[in-house]
Amino acid sequence: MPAGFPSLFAGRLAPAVALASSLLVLPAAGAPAPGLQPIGAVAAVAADARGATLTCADGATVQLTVLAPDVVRVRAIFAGQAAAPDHSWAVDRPDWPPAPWHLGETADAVTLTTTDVEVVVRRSPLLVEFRDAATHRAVNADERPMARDPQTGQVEAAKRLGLDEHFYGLGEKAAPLDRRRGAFTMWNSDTPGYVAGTDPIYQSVPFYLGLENGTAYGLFYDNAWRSTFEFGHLDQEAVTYRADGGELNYYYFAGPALKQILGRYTELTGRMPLPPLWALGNQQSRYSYYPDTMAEAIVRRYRAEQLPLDVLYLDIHYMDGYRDFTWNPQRFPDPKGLLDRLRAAGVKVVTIIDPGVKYQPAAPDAPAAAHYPVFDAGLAGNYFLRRRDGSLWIGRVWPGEAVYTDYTRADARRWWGDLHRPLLDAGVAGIWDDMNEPSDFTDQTGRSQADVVFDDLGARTPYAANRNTFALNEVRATYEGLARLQPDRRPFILTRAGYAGVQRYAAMWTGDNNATWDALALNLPMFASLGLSGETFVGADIPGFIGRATPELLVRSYELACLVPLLRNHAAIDNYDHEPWRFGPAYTDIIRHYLRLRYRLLPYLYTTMEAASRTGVPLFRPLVLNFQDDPNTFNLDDEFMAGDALLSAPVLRPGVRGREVYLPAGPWYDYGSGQTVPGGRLLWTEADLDRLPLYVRGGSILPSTEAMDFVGQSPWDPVRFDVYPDAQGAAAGSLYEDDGVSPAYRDGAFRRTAVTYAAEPGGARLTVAAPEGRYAPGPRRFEFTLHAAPAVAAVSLDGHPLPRLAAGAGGDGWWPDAAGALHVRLADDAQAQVLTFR
Ligand code: MIG
Repeated sequence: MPAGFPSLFAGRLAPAVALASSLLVLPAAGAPAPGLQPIGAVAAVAADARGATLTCADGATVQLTVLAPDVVRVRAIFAGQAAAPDHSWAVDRPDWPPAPWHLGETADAVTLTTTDVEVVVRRSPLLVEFRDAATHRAVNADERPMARDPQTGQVEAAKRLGLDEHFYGLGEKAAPLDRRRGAFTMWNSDTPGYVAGTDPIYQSVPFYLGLENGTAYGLFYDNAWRSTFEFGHLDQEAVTYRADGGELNYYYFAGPALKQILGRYTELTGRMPLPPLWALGNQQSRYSYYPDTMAEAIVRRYRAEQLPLDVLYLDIHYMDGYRDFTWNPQRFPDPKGLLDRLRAAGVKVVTIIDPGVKYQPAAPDAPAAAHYPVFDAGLAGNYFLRRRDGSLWIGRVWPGEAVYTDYTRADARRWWGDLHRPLLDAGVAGIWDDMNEPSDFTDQTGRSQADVVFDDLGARTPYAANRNTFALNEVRATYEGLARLQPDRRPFILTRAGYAGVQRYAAMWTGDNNATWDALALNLPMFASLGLSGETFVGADIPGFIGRATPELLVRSYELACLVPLLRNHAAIDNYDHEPWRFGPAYTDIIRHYLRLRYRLLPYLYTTMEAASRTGVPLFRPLVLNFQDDPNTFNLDDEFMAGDALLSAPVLRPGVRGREVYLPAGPWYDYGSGQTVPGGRLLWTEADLDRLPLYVRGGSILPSTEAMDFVGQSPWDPVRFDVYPDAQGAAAGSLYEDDGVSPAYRDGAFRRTAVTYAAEPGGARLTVAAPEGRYAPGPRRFEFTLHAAPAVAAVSLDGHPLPRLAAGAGGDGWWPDAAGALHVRLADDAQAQVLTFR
């Protein structure tokens, strides 16, 4: 195994940071906790339309529901527990098309069988086991019966832990990729300066994947109450899940492929909608750029430095007294004028919004200046959260005393969404939803908010049941508002907190990270785990929000981030500036190179994001996702893949000018030189400050274009396809394009161009399939580069010979280069094209 970084995760077994743990003292894991009472034995079985309901001797029920041949839901209602309305804020698709199944009973067990899974429920004690229907092998099984503590309402599930089982997922955790031996809490928390081992942090995604002997499965415990997961942390024989309240309600996803499970999990909880293309561009933020002249100066500097830039963020100082949906009239006297000028320079503006609305009561007849219309309207609509005694929950955030919206109410969500109209009218392109854990300076644990009641579809549930879904519902309100107000634009929202399903509405960033090497290295397992939890559009503050970055850290951060979905530089208010030019031209030059690489690769990145929006398979991947049969990848989190084709092994330590890279079975190609590199081994590679070790997987065809200063500055012309044949001499790839901003792609206004390559006796053939979709990008050239090309004397297009060109000559034709690659240039005629190499 690669050496990795020895010190980074030394703290992983440390007790969870106390922020939220103090809320409720959990008994030590291991044996069942004293108050937990196991569910009764199965007494009766009744089939229903979608599965079976088991009634237990103690009056408990267990519903088994077949959603798909590979997705089965288990919902236990314990004795004495009232069944809650069957609703989840996480679930995007509650109704699934019928899938065949049948029920079998023996004296000992009840078995529900689909084409993929056998769910075997032992009657006494009641133990659930999921088997592969083809092999009848147990993939996941209860270690002890499901249990509930009738006093506290805590529920528990305990699963057997395999000797060689690895665990992934759980969303945003400051922890290694493989969750084995770890313990984690789900309780959205504002944790500035978190380090490896800080837990919980901002988001809660109670979904994990298990992988053993090549077979993966997934478990999604859809219960938003505070919960804990232990993967053989104290009890090495069990994976234990406990929630402070709510139902034991989970979904089992059968594999065996990790990608299949991600597809199903995101079918259930929703997928990332295709973002606007500009959101994949370079983004610059600061707490805070003001006044308006400062914002313009930053953009001017970007252009003067010829550094690409698409997005500028305005942090809380753009507001008037930190009041949401206002502009500070001194700092930003003419928002629309400013945004128009920035747009003319190719830059979009994203403004921050906090959920804490300034508490500003004013008598109806008080002068207009005393009124804050957002507060007045929220109060009049009764949209703000209240305590059990009916009083407003008044917390403390930036504006001082602040109130919070009950986003579980449809009318409140609509109101909140509509509040964005003036921002959009001024030309704001996206919304940055911060502080939505929700953060309250009065008390970050949730203790002083415990008596806050949420409407929750009329169920009037407590704060404890709603904290983890607060951000999900806030960004839902925002997303739906933006989509309603600007139906011709794809919304862009960036969120800090979230729950399962948040990917339907927002990109996320990993909050207030540190400008340290440890924090940089932590990016890899964090992004990888988010991707394995349904969240594709992820990123972190470059080069770290808190603390002083060195020039070397800034440069290595961009080398890492140039292939991360969200690419954003940001800094805390009291931090040193660290924009790309901050340390002088020697460093700026390297950063410019990687930002330009990013823009050259936008066709590939956008194509991969579009695929993610349909399949749930993320852009940023741990190697295990592409190579789940290779044990060397199980714990590998100091390198990553961007999609299927690119493997990046950024330098994650100071003073280091080389590193080991693990390459799975190859061949691979060095991206810079195009030379082949054998796989299935550890490789030492030099990596001076300006070098990112970057490899292309054999078998890939990588689309790219020219660098530019911002998305849309010029069309993608030429479109390049770099062909990297595999061991059989074959390769495949595709390019996805559309207008980049509107939802018209959903009605067919896109173009997908598939390209395949195959070695043949005496040469090779490259095929551009007839494009799919009705988006027309306009006239342009294709340029193909065949790496490891066969010796060729003639190239023909659709049977007609192409001229051989002198290197550097224009026009259509082909030419070999000194590095052994072959180039072909021709017009994109929007038809199928076949190139033959002889
Ligand atoms: O730290 O709005 O994570 O990105 O700059 C205080 C000010 C509140 C936290 C966010 C950070 C943002 C900052 N906010």
